[in-house]
Amino acid sequence: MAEIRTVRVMENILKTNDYVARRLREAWDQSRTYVVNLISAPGAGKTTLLETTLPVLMGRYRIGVLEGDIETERDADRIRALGVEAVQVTTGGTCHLEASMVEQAWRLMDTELDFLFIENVGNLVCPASFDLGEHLRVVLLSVSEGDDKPAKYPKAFRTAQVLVITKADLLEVMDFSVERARQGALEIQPELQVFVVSAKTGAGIPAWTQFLEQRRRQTFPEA
Ligand SMILES: Nc1nc2c(ncn2[C@@H]2O[C@H](COP(=O)(O)OP(=O)(O)OP(=O)(O)O)[C@@H](O)[C@H]2O)c(=O)[nH]1
Ligand SMILES: [Mg+2]
Repeated sequence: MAEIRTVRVMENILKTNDYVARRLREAWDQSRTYVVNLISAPGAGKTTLLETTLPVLMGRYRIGVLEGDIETERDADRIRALGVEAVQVTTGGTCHLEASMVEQAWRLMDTELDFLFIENVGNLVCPASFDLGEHLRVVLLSVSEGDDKPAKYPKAFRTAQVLVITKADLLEVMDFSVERARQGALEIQPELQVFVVSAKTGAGIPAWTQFLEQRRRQTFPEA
């Protein structure tokens, strides 16, 4: 009996989340704000990827960032140091962002944004279950985590449209096969677009930022 109740509570939470996520997606479609949700294990390089990506885009686009963390404003401060508006969402223990948290934080921002990046809480499991109304879900896998992670944490890879393999500069010292990671991820999600980048050397960053611009143009064609 208790088990059935637990399942129902979870179903209700997800249903409510989906409802808010739909409302957010409608609002973002209206304001032509292209929204990217970054998911990864702690430390895979989400904030660092933003620190490398934003300077390429910020001259031409209005950009905002929502930073999800269990505690601290540190990631938002790193983004603000670039001169980009950032709102920190501290979840106080919750291991993922929910659409209602994103909605509250987004209401505090300039709503006329071209790109909104959401850095999810560092966790490769829970964030995969929560639609935030994003246009693009990006899962990051760093070279130091190991190339077997797609098979072990399939939902994060199944629900994403893009895989970014990060810290490529560490390939020479780590026993990580890009091909094994790519194949493992494509077996779970054949549509995944894969990028291999290093924020440290800048390798792969132009292809990644051009892809973001192209996706935004496809989603919101010029009138
Ligand atoms: N060598 C190398 N280190 C990197 C690269 N990208 C990030 N790092 C390092 O990895 C560590 C974690 O990076 P963050 O960007 O803070 O990772 P994160 O995913 O935002 O972490 P959480 O927000 O805590 O989940 C930092 O020490 C970065 O300097 C990279 O391309 N190469
Ligand atoms: Mg971070």
